[in-house]
Amino acid sequence: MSEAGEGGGRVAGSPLPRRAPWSLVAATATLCLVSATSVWTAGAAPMSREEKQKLGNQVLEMFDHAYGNYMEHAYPADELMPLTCRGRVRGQEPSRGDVDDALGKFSLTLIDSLDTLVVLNKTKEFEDAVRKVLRDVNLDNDVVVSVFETNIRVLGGLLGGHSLAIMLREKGEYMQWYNDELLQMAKQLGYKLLPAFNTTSGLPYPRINLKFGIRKPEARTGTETDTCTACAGTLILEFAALSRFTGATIFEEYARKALDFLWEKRQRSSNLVGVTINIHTGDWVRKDSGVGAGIDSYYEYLLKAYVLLGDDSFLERFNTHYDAIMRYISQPPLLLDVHIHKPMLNARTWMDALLAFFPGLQVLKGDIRPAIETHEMLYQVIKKHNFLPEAFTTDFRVHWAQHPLRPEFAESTYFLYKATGDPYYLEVGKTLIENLNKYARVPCGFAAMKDVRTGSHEDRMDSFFLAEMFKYLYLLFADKEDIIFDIEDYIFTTEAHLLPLWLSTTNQNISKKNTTSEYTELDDSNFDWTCPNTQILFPNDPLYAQSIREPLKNVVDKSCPRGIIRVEESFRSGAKPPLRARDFMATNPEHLEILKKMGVSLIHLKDGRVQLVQHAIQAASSIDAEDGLRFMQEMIELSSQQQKEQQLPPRAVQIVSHPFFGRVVLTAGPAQFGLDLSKHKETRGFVASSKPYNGCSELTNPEAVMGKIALIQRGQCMFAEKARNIQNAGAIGGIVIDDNEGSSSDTAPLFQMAGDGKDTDDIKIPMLFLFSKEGSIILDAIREHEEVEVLLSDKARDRDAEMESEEQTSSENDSQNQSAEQVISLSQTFDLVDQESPDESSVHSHLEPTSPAETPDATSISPSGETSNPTESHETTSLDGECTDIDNQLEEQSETEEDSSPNVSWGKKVQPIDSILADWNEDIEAFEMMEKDEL
Ligand code: DMJ
Repeated sequence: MSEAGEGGGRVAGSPLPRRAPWSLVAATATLCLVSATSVWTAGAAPMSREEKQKLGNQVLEMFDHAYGNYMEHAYPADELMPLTCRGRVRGQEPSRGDVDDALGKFSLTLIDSLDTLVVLNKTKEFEDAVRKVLRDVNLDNDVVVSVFETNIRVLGGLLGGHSLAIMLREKGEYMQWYNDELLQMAKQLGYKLLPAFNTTSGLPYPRINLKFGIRKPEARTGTETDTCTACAGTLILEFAALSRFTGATIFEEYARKALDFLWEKRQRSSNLVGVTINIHTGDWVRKDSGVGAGIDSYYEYLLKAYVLLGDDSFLERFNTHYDAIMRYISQPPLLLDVHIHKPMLNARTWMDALLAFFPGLQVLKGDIRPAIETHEMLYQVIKKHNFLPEAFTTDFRVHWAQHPLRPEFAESTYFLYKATGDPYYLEVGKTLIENLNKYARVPCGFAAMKDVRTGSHEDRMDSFFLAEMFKYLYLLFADKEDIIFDIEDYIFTTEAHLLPLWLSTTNQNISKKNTTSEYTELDDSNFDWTCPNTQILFPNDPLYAQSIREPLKNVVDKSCPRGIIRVEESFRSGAKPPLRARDFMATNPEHLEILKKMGVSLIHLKDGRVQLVQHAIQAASSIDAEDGLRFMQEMIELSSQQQKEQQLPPRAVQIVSHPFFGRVVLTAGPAQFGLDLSKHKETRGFVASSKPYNGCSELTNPEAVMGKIALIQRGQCMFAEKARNIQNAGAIGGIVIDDNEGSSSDTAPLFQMAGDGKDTDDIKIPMLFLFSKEGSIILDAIREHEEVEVLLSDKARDRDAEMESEEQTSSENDSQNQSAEQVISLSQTFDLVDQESPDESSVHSHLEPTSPAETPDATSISPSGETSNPTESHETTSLDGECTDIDNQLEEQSETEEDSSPNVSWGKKVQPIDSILADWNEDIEAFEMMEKDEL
């Protein structure tokens, strides 16, 4: 155990002195993570040293694959595009919006990878990489970048590199030539970021031009009014380190000022912060609050600033927020966003993937139990989808299906292992490694998942994958002797860059002007001044962590935790549980009574459908009105979710022939006609271009496409016509490639190919659509390898299985060709389904519960995306705690008896009845914004 560990061991579990010396504080906090590693003796079977080494070596090999391909095919570009195997250069690729603001033409991935190289014991490579950074990287580009991303990835990367460079230099073998050049670059970059803080509040503008600073409209800088809380509150570690390394106090002062302002603006009754704040007025622009996207690292940095800087005020703030988080947001195992001014009101029924870092932070705080619970819940979601989707609902359905290889879950797994020593977490890490290799690894690196359900890829490998994922995975399996320095002497930034704890005692002459005086008002007894001793956390019971996980084992597959939790909560408080939208049954008299109390009226339409309308002023009390609001919000969410589900999901085109072997999976749009791949076995075959390429007339090369999957270009005639022409020529499937050059599923929403308005039952073959960029991957493969075999399916198949012999291929093709009758009986008929999300504003006021038994086949969908059920509508789900899909649907406000009512329903401007009601429209707006927001 390190000195820090031993020192901390003496104080673990004891109250810290109120003004503890910084070094002791830092060491103690670090100890929270390490002292239990030898405690575990039972539970999951221990992993042998050999097995751990094997897995560690696997991580090293994977890193080499990612880093090697970046260096070979992308460097000096910012990122690798692993499907097209080239660098992503800003301006040369279609814009992806804000995501591109991380790219400053400064070899982002190289800088973000620097300290990973040292952690992974690649000292020689580190030395080379540092030389390359010093030789090649320009920080003075005329490009607009995100202040937040540049700080955590580039400034953090340079400082992490510098921290380990001086550590190596001191050891006397490597980096003997190093003369603090990385630090000089960091300082240069720090000064470039400072103009962003030129606001009255001290909160930084979200973007800056590296060359010109804040330049007003023409440069997309200086005109923004809002920033996210994490964007303004995730600077202190890097900025303080920069100040303390260099003696230039200004950086730490600016970062402190921004943090002081955020603290000042916290919602005073809930002690929560919103997601977005106006940088000039300090007003909360988005008043929802969680621990994931938009806020996450603000909380992380408060606690870690205390660890690194030893400043009590940061711990006090963190503890105050943490108390609020555990009171309102934490609904174990879930973490659900709430409204800052009405924190008992959930703001969402879904969670985002970024919150997966939170169990790790809870470990650092010493609150292990909820960390184990949330981590286990997340692991169940991963086991279901192989990766954590960007967002998932409280009943664990996919809300946003992408997964950009985020490291947060690996981070929490590492910290939980360090805290518990439970080999279970090694097994979790092993699964992460397997999934990455199986589903994300492509010949040229690792590709983000475009859709975890189909297994399709995106041409993207973010730099944080190298900065964080490999570090945490390697450290998980490493023993002390596997790392060339003592990791306990460092703290991880949010991007997993390493900053030495000795900074706490260096250059402390920073002015700590505090704009707040609340500390003295806070009740000291609220705060933990102890470092949890894991001997006490797991008293004589090595099965403790397992016993916490056990009840959650089937949470994703079987239970509906949110409903259960709410019911429990209500019972605990002695109140009758509020009616949940998913439980609502229109034939249940008790439910109708509750509806009435909540001011919700139920209207039977002439066509058998049912609408729900809320008139807040008709509610029995403001509490009932509030319950009614929540009930309606839930209905809307359930409905929009259901509408999403009724759209055909994306499909996958998987290249299975040499050298791809199933590793490259392209996101494809489905067709509303032809073979439905979700109901049938996939179609596998070699591809051939049709002549004419647009497929709009009888093919002149039927011999070339016979028995193959025909490639056809979009345009000039209907999709169905193309399908008929290639089918007549004997093709077993078709891929329509967009004629709009440069289009890509990275930047354009996928759509479904509609029929031609006539009966399309005659089309039996599957048809898929690829944007031009994805299509060109297949066309390039043909040029290079001639014979290219693909698999058309609803979900990518196991990569290893795709390496099987050709015989299997042909037998599968045969069976596809024979199944005409089967095809007819199973084909779906959709009139027209628009991929756009429904117009929320038009669906807010009325809803219609329909039968849960109905499948999309029985539901006709109008061109506007509005759904209607031609059959008798009735109630929905059971109350047995099982998660069943509710079939309540919304429809556009139409001919209801209520249209002329003077009482305005809550979707419109509501006449305030009291202060709560006055806030509702804000809630609804926030709710609508959230739905539209990206992570
Ligand atoms: C990283 O860049 C950082 O961890 C950041 O705080 C949020 N998450 C991304 C990776 O997912």
